[in-house]
Amino acid sequence: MVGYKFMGKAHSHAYRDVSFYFDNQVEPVLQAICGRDQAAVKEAAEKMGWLSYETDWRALIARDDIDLIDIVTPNSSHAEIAIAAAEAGKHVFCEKPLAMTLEQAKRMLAAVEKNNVLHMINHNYRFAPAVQFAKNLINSGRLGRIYHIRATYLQDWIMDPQFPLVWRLSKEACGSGAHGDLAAHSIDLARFLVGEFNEVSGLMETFIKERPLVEGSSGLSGSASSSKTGPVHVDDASLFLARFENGAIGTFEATRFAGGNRNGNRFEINGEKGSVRWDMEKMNELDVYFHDDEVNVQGFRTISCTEEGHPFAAAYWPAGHIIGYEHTFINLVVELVKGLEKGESPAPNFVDGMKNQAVLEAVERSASLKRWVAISEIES
Ligand code: SOE
Repeated sequence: MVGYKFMGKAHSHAYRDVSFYFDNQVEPVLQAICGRDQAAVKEAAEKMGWLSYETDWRALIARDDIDLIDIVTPNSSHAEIAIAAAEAGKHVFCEKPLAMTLEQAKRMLAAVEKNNVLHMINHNYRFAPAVQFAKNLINSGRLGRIYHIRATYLQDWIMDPQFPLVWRLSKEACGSGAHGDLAAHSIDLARFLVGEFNEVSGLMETFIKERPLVEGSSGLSGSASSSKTGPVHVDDASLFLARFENGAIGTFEATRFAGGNRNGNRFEINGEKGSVRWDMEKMNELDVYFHDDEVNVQGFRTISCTEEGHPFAAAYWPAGHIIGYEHTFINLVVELVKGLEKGESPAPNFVDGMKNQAVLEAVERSASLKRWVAISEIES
């Protein structure tokens, strides 16, 4: 794995715990973790159970005891590492968003396909049992024709103007702010549950345009420098409208300035026969509404997706015990491991990552040109 901080911890935990809950043929081995800071990556290896560590990702990729490279670095290094790993014959698992641009995403997809290696992208929220159950309801026709998706991803961790310019706020490191970090997840959920995007109309805003520079930091925290400040070139909030190829329409909002919302990844989907509603902050629950209920008992009701018939749930605890954020990564790793067994790239993979990147880029172009942008305009 290349990287070892927040996502490094979530991925490492998933690799170590997947066999505790699921019977797997392929057992993940935490062979080597990589980071530039030798002391820090050595400590991470010891703490998270990696057998060895490297300080140069090229040395990691050159090792013949490595089958898969997991990329949990800032967005700006995804393409270089993924392409080199594919060319070295390694399977590739990459954090979202796939890349900085659609052009990079296309090159990453071409590299994994040309080298015939497996590929996957970490859109972990698909793997919450309640989201999988929503997918089953939609696929079974229980909601009928889909009219709307209303998706928000609301956080509030950078509302303090003194919060420093960490890499998640750096255009050079990330390409965008809340847009690529949060809207990417909502776009993936919309593609998973509703369908492919046709055209978008967006707007983006940066509320705090100058922040203290940072010395040592991860993507979510940092010790600000005393006096120096720097300009912020990424969005603090990104909103857009969407039309889907199947006629559905959508509204999307991603922001890091929605005070009181810590990880408010939410959606509501309305169909001709019913609706579903999900909130990551109550991730085990799915609110459902069915139009064919008797009128006097119609209304949203809450299903606790912890039982048989709720995907992945039965592997954890019986009788309504709930699971957490980290289990969405375990469930994704179950699919990754199955893919390795079958020799097939499970969804979501680099095709999904590339399509996601096209929507991200279409919204950015729409916001700058102040007009609707068709996805086909970006992909051509
Ligand atoms: C920060 O906004 C972040 O860590 C995202 O980068 C992750 O993808 C999301 O799962 C939680 O919030």
